[in-house]
Amino acid sequence: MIYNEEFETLPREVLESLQLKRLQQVSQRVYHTVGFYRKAFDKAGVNPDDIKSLSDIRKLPFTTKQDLRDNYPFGLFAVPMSSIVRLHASSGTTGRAIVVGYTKRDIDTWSELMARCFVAAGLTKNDIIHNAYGYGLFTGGLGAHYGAEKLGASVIPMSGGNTKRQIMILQDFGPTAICCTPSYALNLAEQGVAMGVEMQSLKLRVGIFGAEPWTEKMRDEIENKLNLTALNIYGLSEVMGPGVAMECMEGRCGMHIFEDHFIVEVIHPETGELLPYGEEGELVFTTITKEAFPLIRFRTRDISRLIAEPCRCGRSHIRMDRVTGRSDDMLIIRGVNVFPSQIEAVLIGVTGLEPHYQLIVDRAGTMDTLEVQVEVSEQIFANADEVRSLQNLEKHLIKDLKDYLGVAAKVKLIEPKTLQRFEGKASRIIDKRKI
Ligand code: DLL
Repeated sequence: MIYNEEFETLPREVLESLQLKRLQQVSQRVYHTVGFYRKAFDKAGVNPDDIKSLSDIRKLPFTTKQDLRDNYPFGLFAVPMSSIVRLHASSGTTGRAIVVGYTKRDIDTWSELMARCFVAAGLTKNDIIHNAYGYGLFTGGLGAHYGAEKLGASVIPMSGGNTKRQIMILQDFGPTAICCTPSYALNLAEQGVAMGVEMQSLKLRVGIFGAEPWTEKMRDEIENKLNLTALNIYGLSEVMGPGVAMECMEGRCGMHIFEDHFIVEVIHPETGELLPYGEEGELVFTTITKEAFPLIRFRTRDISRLIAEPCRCGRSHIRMDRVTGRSDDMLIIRGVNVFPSQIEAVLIGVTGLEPHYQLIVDRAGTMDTLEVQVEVSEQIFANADEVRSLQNLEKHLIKDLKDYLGVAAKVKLIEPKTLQRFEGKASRIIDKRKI
């Protein structure tokens, strides 16, 4: 099923001419209404009239997170405050938060795109959606909520936290779909079992998981533990919130980007050079319909690649692969670039480990150190010749990490269920070097 058949299946040429028209409009609008963009365009020597074809987008300057911070809180709004009906902010672990605004029409668009996501996940107005994304300044909760209502489904506005209560509601209300971060889905599964609940017998059919990077192994794990189909949803506050891209039931590999509202590019994170379809690089988005907070060529720092092959579902919108990391969460350990997702990839391939881990980066003298703390499974832990098998596991891991990352790491195997669990996004890196 497709929510907006007309726009989601537009033939490529028609889609591209619509994108061009909308790009021309938004370029004109930001140039004439937002001081920051006028200055940036002038500095780059480009005028909105220069946008004659889609590839002319490359003449426009990039916008960065720093530009957004510099214009905190409302400096990049393209409409007066009287037209803004909603504000959200991204928490931002470093520096100032980023504030985003929406007009009434922006909220309508966002709701439609989220409704498209739910329909891509096979949901209809007959479904009950348990929404455990946080409500508040974070875009996850309200974004998914409005989309569920737009579809006409019954939404349970759970928000994050209060896990025992969530499990009770999952049993009593019998929702058929759940929205939360993938790490929270695992957390729910685990706590449910601890409470003696048969989590596989719930009515849940589908889960819409995003807001943080996850892996195929985690998908399998969640699907097994909760007995549902787990789908990936992508979005970011700056561009809109959840619902910028969504996997469909057919593909389950790559998320369709709603290209009638966003233009996507993939660039080399260091040189800024445009990369061809299929190559991994940094995602850059231009919003072409947003009124309150239009963004021109926003550098997301998210690393992914575009999949241009047509999808069986009939949607003509291009897909993006899983986000494999960020060009700015890269750890440099003794001169070696390491992405946490690479470490996760090593851990998930090993039997006897649980998908709960933490990375501790520190410095001993002038040497960076990396310690990988990871939980082992109950079976391994309860095993009779436990010490031996734990030692073997540890050795095996140290070798794998060294082979794969090219950097030596200390491994600490941890008792099951001892590492911190997360209700929103997991934050798995403790970088003591910066403190
Ligand atoms: O996380 C919006 C969202 C809410 C998306 C609910 C999906 C579901 P921010 O807090 O601004 O917005 O964080 C955006 O989260 O740049 C990515 O690095 C990461 N991210 C979001 N979705 C995914 C995903 C929301 N499916 C940042 N896979 C983005 C990997 C994701 N990373």
